[in-house]
Amino acid sequence: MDVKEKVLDRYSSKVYKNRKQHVITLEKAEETKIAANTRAIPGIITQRGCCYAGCKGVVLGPIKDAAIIVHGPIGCSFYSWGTRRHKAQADEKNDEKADSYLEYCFSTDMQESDIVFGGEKKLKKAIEEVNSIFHPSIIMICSTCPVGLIGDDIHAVAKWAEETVGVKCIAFSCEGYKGVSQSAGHHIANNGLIRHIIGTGDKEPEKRYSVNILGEYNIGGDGWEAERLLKRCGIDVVSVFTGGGSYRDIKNSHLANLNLVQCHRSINYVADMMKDKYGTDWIKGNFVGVESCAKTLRDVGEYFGDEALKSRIEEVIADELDAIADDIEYYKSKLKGKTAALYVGGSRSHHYQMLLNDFSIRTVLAGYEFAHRDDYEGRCVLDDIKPDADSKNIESITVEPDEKFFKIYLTEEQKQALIEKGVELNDYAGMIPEMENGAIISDDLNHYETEEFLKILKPDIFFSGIKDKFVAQKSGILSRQLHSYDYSGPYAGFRGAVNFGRDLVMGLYTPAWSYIKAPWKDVPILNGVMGGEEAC
Ligand code: CFM
Repeated sequence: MDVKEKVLDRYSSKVYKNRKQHVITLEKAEETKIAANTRAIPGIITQRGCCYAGCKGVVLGPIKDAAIIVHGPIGCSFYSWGTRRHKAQADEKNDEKADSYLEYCFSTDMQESDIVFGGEKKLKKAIEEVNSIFHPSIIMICSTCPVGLIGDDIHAVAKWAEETVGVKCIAFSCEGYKGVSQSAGHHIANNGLIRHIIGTGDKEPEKRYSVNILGEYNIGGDGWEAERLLKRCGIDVVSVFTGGGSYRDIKNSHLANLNLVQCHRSINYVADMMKDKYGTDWIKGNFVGVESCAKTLRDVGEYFGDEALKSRIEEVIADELDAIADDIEYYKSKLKGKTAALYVGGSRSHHYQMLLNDFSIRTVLAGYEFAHRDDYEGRCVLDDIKPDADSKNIESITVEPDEKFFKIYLTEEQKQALIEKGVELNDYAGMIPEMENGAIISDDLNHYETEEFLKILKPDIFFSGIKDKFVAQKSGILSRQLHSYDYSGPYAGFRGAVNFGRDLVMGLYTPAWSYIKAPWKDVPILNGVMGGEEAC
C-alpha cells in the first residue's frame, strides 16, 4: 500500500470515495487531477473558515481607512478582531487624526429581539454613531449568518447612509454559510471592490511605471518589503490590495499600468475584471523566495521593456543579494537536505516551496484548505471546472470596457513575446508543476490525515496554522505558522528570506526538547496490584 492508501484506508467506503479524489501522489500519471472547492465531509475536522472570514477577515479587513461594521451577533466580531497579522501604518489625515481603524471592532451586537423584529434600525444607528465619532472616509457593512436568514436589507441601509448620513457606504452580503469555505467571501469582497471603489478616484500615478500589488495582505510586514523593493527600482506602487492598503489608494488603482498578483486565490476576480474593464494586464508574481523575488522584479522590467529600468532592477537585485549572501549561505548549510510539509489556505503552500528551495529543503506534502483546481493545476483547467450549487450561489460579475479609462499597454505580439520569455502574463500555472515527483498533495487536509501523514512521512518541519500547529509540535516536529509567522517576519523579499532561514535554524537546532523528560519516564502513571494476590 502506498502512503496515500495507507492514510485513507481507515475511512468508510463513502468517505474514502470522496477523499481519494482530494489527495494525489504526484508520481502517478493517472493522478494529475485533484478535487477541490467542494463541501467538507460532516464530522471531519476540517481547518476551513467561513464566507464572512474570507470577506471581512481576509480581503476587506486590512483596508485601514475603512470602518467595517459587522452586522450580526457579537461572537462573529470577536473572532475577526486582532486575529490576523495584517499590519498597517496610520496615515495622517487633516493633520490631526491618524486614519486607521484596524485596532477597532465595530459590531451591531444583534440580540434575540433584533433577530425576531429585524436589525436594520440598529444597523442605521450604528452607522450614525460610527460616523459621528470617527468620520471615516468609508463605512463597510459585513453581514453574518443570522442577517441572511432574517432578510435584513443591508444594501438598502447602505444607500440610506449615503443619502441621509452623507458617508460613502458599501454593504457586503457575506453570511458565513455561503459557499463551502472562506473562498466564497473573497469573491464577494472582490465584487464589491470592483463595483464601488476601483475606478472612482482620479489621482494619477507619480512615476512613469506604476503597479498595484494584488493579493498581498502585509502579514508580518511582507507587503512593506515588496513595496520597498519596487520603489527602490523606481516603480510607483499605486495601491496594495489590501495589506496596509487604503480606500484612498484603491480607488485610484485603475490608473496604474500593471497589476502584480501575489495571492491568486483571494484576488483573481479583481485581476480578471480590471483586465476586462480597464485593460490592465496582470503578472503572477511572487515576492516569497530569493529566486522568485528576483524573477518577479525582472518580469516587471520585461513588461515595461525599458532598458534603463531593467538595468536599475538588476542593480537593485545585485545589491540586495549581496547584502544577504552570507546569511543565506550559512542558513542553507544548516538546512540543506531537510524535508517539509505545508498546509495553508490557498496560495502559500506554493509560494513557500520556492523559499524552501532556496535553502535546499524538499517538500514532501503540500495542501490547501480552500483553493480551487486552478490553484493546484493552473488556469488551463478553468473551462473544465463545472460550477455546482455552492459556487453558483456566489455572484459572478461580467464587466464591460470602461469608456473613459480602458487602455491597452502592450500589443498582442508584445504579450506573446513576454509569455515566450517565461513571464506568467494574465495566467497562473498553479502549484503542481513546481512540485517534485513523489510528493503528496492533499486538499482540505483534516486532523486525522495530518497526524497520519506526519507519522509516515516524518518531515523535519510542518508549516501550518494555529489549529493544527500543536499536534505536530507536541510530537516533536518543528512547527512554524505560515499564516502569522508565529509573530516573526517579514518573510517576503530578500531580507525576509534571511528572517525565515534564521527562524528555521533556531527552531531545528534549539535543544529544548532534550532538557525535558516526560513525567511518565520517572513516575509510573498507573498503580496496580498483581492479580490473585492480596494487597498487604
Ligand atoms: Fe491568499 Fe492570504 Fe493564502 Fe488567503 Fe488566508 Fe492568509 Fe492563508 Mo491565513 S489571502 S489564500 S484566506 S495568501 S489568512 S494572507 S495565510 S489562509 S494561504
